[in-house]
Amino acid sequence: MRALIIGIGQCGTKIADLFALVDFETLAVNTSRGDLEYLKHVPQDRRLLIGESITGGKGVNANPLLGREAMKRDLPMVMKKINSIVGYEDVDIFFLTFGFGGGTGAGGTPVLAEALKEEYPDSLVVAIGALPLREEGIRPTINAAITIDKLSKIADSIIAIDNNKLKEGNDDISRAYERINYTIVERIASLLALVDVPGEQTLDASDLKFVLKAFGSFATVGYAKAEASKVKSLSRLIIKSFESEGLYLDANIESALYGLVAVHGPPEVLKAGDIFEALDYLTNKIRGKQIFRGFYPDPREREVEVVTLLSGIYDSKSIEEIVRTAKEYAKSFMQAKKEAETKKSELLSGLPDFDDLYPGGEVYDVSSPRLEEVAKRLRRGAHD
Ligand SMILES: Nc1nc2c(ncn2[C@@H]2O[C@H](COP(=O)(O)OP(=O)(O)OP(=O)(O)O)[C@@H](O)[C@H]2O)c(=O)[nH]1
Ligand SMILES: [Mg+2]
Repeated sequence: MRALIIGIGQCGTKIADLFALVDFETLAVNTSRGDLEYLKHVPQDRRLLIGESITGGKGVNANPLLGREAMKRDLPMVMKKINSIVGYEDVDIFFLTFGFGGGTGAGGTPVLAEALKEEYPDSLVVAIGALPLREEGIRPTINAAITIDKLSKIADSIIAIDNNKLKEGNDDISRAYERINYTIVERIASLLALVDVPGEQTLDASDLKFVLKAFGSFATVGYAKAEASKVKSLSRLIIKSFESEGLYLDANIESALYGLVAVHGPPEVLKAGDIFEALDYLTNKIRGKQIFRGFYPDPREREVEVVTLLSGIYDSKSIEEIVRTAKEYAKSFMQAKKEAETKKSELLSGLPDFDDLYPGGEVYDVSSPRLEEVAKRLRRGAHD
């Protein structure tokens, strides 16, 4: 299975940087030169500055119109780079990582997603985006809602990570972001690492692609890990991975279409009875009633790790709150704008133009032929 991770904007490229650390193929795209330089693991020739002619390499300051324009202008350069990375071997999934609340990621990601879909129709395009914190205010919320709408019409799935779910603890914001980014990458990388591993009951790329090909609905990745010697019930550990504390999105998992569960750990812990109990529970719980599964007994392993992917989700409190807030704001803003326009025309209507108040005012055109004629005559008079 081949995945290419493309980070867009600061949040997205930081996440891509962590994927690069664990040896994934990555590309970083940003409008900010400084943010690109700050990355540690994405190779230099995989860092692309876009929109330099409109931003001077200084970012777009949460303006998604500029983010969109930057990506549109430099799309040929970005696609050429992607083409050279892809080469002759197909990419199964393009993962686009970004922050929903900024300008470069929110504006640029849908443009790139559309171009990838057109150029590589057999590959999946999966968006992995961080939802803004409530405290960030209205602008990131609007950016997120509109970008969700756009991506839902282009991407195969949207893996949304709700930053609000991860605020616990006393970390400052950049430490909290680091922790979130690390968690996202740990989950997705663990899942991808288990695809196409030889074995009897393992997952292959087509299973993962089937689950993620879900008409631009939401997907979420759950996770649970424990020391093998301390696991009393594997079934409980699996269930924990997809219950609310296991997911980084407030979502009603009953609305999910498909699921995928991968369990990795020492063979003595991976008991079939336990695993099937949990899988039965999940199969009955989700709307689509289809769960793909992979078992990975590994005698060298001391820990048990469970990764759960749920897709086709349409019912999520995190998303609903953002979309509702943005809609309410847009409605009241549009109303205020209309009122201002009405008030303006009421106030100013009935005023005359200058001509009505200054009748008969003559305007001389200094370059008029008549004036030149007069000047000529005057000069002639002076010589006579
Ligand atoms: N999880 C996570 N979220 C982040 C991180 N950095 C920023 N965010 C979120 O992403 C949004 C801002 O996106 P950025 O990536 O900083 O913005 P950008 O795409 O670079 O766009 P501009 O800075 O406007 O050019 C905010 O809503 C933040 O909450 C991060 O490292 N991790
Ligand atoms: Mg930025």
